[in-house]
Amino acid sequence: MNGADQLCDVLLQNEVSVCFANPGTSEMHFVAALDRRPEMRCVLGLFEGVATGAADGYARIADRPAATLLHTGPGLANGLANLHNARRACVPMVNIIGDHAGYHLPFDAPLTADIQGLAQPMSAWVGRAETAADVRRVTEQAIVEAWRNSNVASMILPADAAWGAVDAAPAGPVSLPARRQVPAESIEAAARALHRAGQRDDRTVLILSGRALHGAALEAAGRIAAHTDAMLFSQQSARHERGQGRVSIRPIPYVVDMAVEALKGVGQAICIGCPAPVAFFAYPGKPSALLPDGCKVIQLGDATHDLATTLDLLEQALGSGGAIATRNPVAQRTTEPPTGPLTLSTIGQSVARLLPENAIICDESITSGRGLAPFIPSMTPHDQLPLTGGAIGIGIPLSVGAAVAAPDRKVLLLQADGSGMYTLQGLWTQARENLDVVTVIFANRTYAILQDEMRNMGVNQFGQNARSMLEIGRPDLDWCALARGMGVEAARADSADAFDQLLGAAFARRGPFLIEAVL
Ligand SMILES: Cc1ncc(C[n+]2csc(CCOP(=O)(O)OP(=O)(O)O)c2C)c(N)n1
Repeated sequence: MNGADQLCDVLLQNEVSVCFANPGTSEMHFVAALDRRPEMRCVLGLFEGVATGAADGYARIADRPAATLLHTGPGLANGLANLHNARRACVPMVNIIGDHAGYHLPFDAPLTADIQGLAQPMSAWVGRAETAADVRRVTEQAIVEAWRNSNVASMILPADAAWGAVDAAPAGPVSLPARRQVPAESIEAAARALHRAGQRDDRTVLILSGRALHGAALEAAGRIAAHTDAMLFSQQSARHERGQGRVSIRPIPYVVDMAVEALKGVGQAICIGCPAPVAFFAYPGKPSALLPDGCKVIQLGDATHDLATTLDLLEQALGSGGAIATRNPVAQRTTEPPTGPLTLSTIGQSVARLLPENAIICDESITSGRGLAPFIPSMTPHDQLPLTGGAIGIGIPLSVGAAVAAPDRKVLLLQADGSGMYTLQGLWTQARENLDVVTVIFANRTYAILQDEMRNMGVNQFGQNARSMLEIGRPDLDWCALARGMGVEAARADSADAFDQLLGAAFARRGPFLIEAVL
């Protein structure tokens, strides 16, 4: 047995059983070891950003880490933007980054790089197995740190640590750290603030993030809000439970003016699992902090805390158990397909009437999402996986990871065209793995959000240089040809009727399908 075999053993013993990979020569012993363990599912990404984004999507749905296999510093560097998104989503992940054998590093061969330096800013923990004898300990530590921090752990595996011999000691699963508990005093302070909410002139809000946005935690938050008259908001997080019958919750808007308006008059904010909300960007004369000056903020925990227990204890302190949460209405789906020109509104209507039960929506729709937002509460209950860290190019990889994690659920990917081009190779992985993903491309052929942002900065006239940087037509991308070239069937829709028909047909079959929605 060699170090690479032992690495595979430790991963599998700890239920890390999927590896999103793009290997190179320094990882050949690891590839051979993975080959000896067919119970490990190895999924190839044709670019490392696909592998890291897919591991993120997998963790958001499976609630446990996948591994990635990345080739030295440059391979890792290609995956960094989506590691940044994963770090912001607070999902566990175990990166295995191959390196040259230790004795080869002083020769400064072409792929030699500062892997530690590249990994550090996008990882909560970085470790290196110097020799084969280190592999078991470092792999176990990586898994523990991924869970403890609910975040990215990166392990560097030099080639000689992979090929060096080790004793075949049977490795048992490690004991995983329990989520941390929020201090009782903080919960009491939040309860006192919420008790007083009704007697104050200003507003009190509960702002939820991370694991507070699903399951029992979300239900408890709904009852607390109903009992205390506090309003519920959400911060962009790894996974949101949304749709008909779900606890009604308002996302904090992206646009600063809208966010400030939504939070106007708030005097107390209880932030569950997150700090107080901030603007995505700075703009001249606009605030960075979104809550009004002087607002009292009580933060209960972060992604490493047990938010379900926190909300349960808060509920007990308030006695809100019998309250009835405000929910999105439950209504019959309309049987009438929309007709006429294709717009965001007709796309929203089609998704609302056709979305299968318990679907997963991966959302990198950027500006198009604003047009779809009004339809979300009327969609059948689903999970939404949004862009968390603002680094575009996550949508297609996210859909790959989510579909691998949940083979029995339909994945709908809402994908803006500009962002989709960053990691479109992920379509090939959808086809290779026959993943059940329907991709809708919003083909508006511009970087629409950046045009809005130019206007927000006070620039209303776009000259040739600005247009050449903010439009992505000339030539128009042919998404159907791109998809077919990677083995994904595709069709174009330029009317509401055609889109509705294609979406219904795509949902009715299994396997990947792409619809280019021409806007
Ligand atoms: C990694 C990265 N590069 C660049 C950007 C800047 N950026 C933000 S949105 C955007 C274009 C989005 O265009 P598209 O995906 O077509 O969506 P639309 O705005 O048209 O809705 C760019 C380039 C970014 N956020 N992340």
